[in-house]
Amino acid sequence: MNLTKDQMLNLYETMVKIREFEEKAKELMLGGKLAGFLHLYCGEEAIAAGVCANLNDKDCITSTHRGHGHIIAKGGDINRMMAELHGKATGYCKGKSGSMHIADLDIGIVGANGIVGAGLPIAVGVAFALRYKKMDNVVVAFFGDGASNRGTFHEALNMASVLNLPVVFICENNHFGMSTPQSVHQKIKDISVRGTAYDIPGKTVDGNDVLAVHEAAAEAIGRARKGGGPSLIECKTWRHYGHFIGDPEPYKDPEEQKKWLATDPIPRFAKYLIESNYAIQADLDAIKNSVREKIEAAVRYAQSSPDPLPEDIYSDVYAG
Ligand SMILES: Cc1ncc(C[n+]2csc(CCOP(=O)(O)OP(=O)(O)O)c2C)c(N)n1
Repeated sequence: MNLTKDQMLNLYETMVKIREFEEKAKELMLGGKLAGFLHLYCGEEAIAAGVCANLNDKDCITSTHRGHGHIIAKGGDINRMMAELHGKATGYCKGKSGSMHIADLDIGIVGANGIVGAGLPIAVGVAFALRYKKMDNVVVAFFGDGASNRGTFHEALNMASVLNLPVVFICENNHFGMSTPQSVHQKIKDISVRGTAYDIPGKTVDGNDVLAVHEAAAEAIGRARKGGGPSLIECKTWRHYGHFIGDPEPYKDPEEQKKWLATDPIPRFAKYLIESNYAIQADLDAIKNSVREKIEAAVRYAQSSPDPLPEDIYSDVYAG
């Protein structure tokens, strides 16, 4: 793998930042400090980190209801994210949205989205606009296995293919759509085969191996940047918790959960970094400690921020 030590450690730091943010959000939610829904990304960190390491600020992403990881990996501000989760006026959406609508257009985060599969056609539209403006930027659309059954997935892949657009479709196959196992909601095992129907290169990778994700994304993003059109990458992974905080997940087989937890992408990459002499344990501990301080600072920022004002209730809200 042709990455520098700094790049390797950045990948690790991004994954740890996502994990720590999510664990803190879980703790706050269970402690009654947050309202609304929380869909955690724990276990899937290697995907957002591995993909977004190949993007620059002018490249764009569309995200999902499980979007914190994508936003952090794309450079989102954790203070504003944490404030949004707390419903504070300093949050990304001035405290009016919560977890599922965070966007930051200045750094190409076109938006999380509570509508399953809605990010794919938006990504195609953004890719069309980038090409129309003759920019060499690309768009990444993140989505789940469940979303790959929606019409929007098929329409988006078809249009991206026929217009040869610079968009990379990243399917995060965590093997469940809410409580429904993948084997019950579709007959295929590898979602990447669906690229064939649209003449789009499709690849399946180990989504818990950040270097495998990085390599596949680098190839697809590089191709899209050079005018080579769209790609579909399926990353096989596992969500550590339920669909949302509060889901007791009786549908998960404990043996399967145990098997997947043993492939947790973070300790796995830590082991690789140490065995390959990119880091010693103390380096990784220092990264974790510094990330934890930043997350604690984000919580203090959020909790000391003002609530939105009652007179602003109708501002930034659109009526059709
Ligand atoms: C159009 C639409 N249908 C149904 C829902 C309810 N819903 C929320 S998340 C979800 C499952 C999505 O599964 P997947 O795409 O695999 O993503 P994951 O939650 O596994 O990350 C469903 C059905 C929704 N939000 N939008």
